[in-house]
Amino acid sequence: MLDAHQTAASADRKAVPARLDALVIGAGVAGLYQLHQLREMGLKTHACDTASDVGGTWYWNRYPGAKFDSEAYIYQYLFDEQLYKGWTWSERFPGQPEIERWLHYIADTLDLRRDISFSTKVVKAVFNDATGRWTVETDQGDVIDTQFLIGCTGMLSAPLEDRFPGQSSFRGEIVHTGRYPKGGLSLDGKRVAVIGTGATGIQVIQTIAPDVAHLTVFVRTPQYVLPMKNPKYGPDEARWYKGRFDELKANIPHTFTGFEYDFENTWAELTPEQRRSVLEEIHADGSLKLWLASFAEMFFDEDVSEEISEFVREKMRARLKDPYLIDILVPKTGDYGFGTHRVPLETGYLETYLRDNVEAVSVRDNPITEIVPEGVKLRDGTVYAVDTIIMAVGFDAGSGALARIDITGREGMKLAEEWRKDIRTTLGLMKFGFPNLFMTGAPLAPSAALCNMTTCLQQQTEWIARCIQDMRDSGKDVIEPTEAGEDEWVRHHDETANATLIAKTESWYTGSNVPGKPRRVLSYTGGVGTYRKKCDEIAADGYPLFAMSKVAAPQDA
Ligand code: NA7
Repeated sequence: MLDAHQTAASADRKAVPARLDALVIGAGVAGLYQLHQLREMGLKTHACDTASDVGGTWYWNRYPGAKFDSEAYIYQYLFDEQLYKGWTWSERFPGQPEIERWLHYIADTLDLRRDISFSTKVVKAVFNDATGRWTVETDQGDVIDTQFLIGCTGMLSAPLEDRFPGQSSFRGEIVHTGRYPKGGLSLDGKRVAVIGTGATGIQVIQTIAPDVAHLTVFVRTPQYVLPMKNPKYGPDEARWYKGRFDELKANIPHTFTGFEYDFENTWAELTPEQRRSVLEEIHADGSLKLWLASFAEMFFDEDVSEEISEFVREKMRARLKDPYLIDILVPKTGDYGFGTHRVPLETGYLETYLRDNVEAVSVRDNPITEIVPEGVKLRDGTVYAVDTIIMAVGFDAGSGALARIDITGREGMKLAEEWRKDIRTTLGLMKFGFPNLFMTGAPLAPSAALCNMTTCLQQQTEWIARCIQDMRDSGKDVIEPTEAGEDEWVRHHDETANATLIAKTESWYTGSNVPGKPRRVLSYTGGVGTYRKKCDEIAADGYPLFAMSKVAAPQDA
């Protein structure tokens, strides 16, 4: 299903150097900054990416309507004032093409491309106990000997492409949103099916509906949505946010979710009228604030959760009006609470279903059983004939991208097998049994889900860089979590996560969207600021959850 233009290696593909201090997998938000930091530290560092250019998530997710749900001016690198101020956004929540251009600006300004091999997929990595180094192989035939292997592979980059039997029999075009072709698809005048109404499906549906002849949306679980307010940004707004650089840099890394706002209200201290007024005011902001900065109690207290959920449902019902649409598109009391999985922002999404050319089909009790040559077939035998199927069915989040690489650690341990048994990490940064393998956007850290990604990925890559520097300063070659250290982090993670209502909801946040995936809240839910503090303390205390060692034999033996 991959588009050949996205993966075919060009004749001028850079070979990966055969010996490195650090190999970074991925040239998205995390990989670009990690490469920059390690290079600045003087490490011989190189990055690989399957894609033909930088961007990561923002390279692959080029489906119609893909855009930020974080305000652009906070989805930023904050390590360099000039870098921040040198880029100007056109609106509050820009779309994928502009975001991709911004990442090109980052790569160009920091001159990163010279150390990146594009169209190069890391397929295998084996740790060598004797040398304390990794031997890494790519699909282009590179074999690399590297001390550190750093997975900047993204927490949502392993698309669930083969969801239904019979997909290959479909006569038209079938595409997963996370592998949307670079040149786009011609949808004008076509009969299109969209499967899935998560954050992605919603963006696709509201965007393509006016252009297609007929749109059939297959809806399984109704989704809470919030209306986005997306003003254009001109010189005044640019002056405003660029002038706030110091304030943003001081504030954002320490908030609960890495956004600029934080929880300010206490439910129990307000009267019902005051609560309503707070909710109305925040809802009108047109951002994720209602989820991430209204009342923290919504994540812990069933009654508060139900009241805030009903507030959102009421807003949705008022827009949909039609009882059939309300029945299949608005969550019901007892389904799950608002904010216990990803809340999408939308622009006229609900009104899209009021169009004559749009049909919503509930597949909750009558599921999709297969894709047939003509289209989508449901259990009761109904076939919806379409020309194009857009699968907005999600990802194997957090663990998926690294688990799809054949990674072997100490004593033959396979990462994919370990995570098939139980999804465990230490701080979401390393895994017991896999020395000198660092990861970002991995399970048991906020960057696995509940975070403004740039905030968390900067913090994690900076921690990794600091750790490597500390190792060098103390003459150590190898770092790995101890078994007890990993137990401690997993225990703390679980205690924190299981106190929230997130643990009870079915979604990619708990891994329940992937059949057979061990259930665990993927994201650390103690807060981005708290996580940062813990990571910093662990580093300052000499890495108590980890063991560092020196390789006895010469490294190049
Ligand atoms: P999500 O949030 O995992 O959404 C996937 C959607 O696909 C969701 O509505 C699913 O319904 C639906 N789905 C998955 N499998 C099926 C089947 N078999 N039949 C019908 N519907 C199905 O993925 P997104 O890409 O939207 O978003 C991922 C993240 O990317 C998002 O949270 C942002 O952070 C960016 P379900 O809810 O499972 O009933």
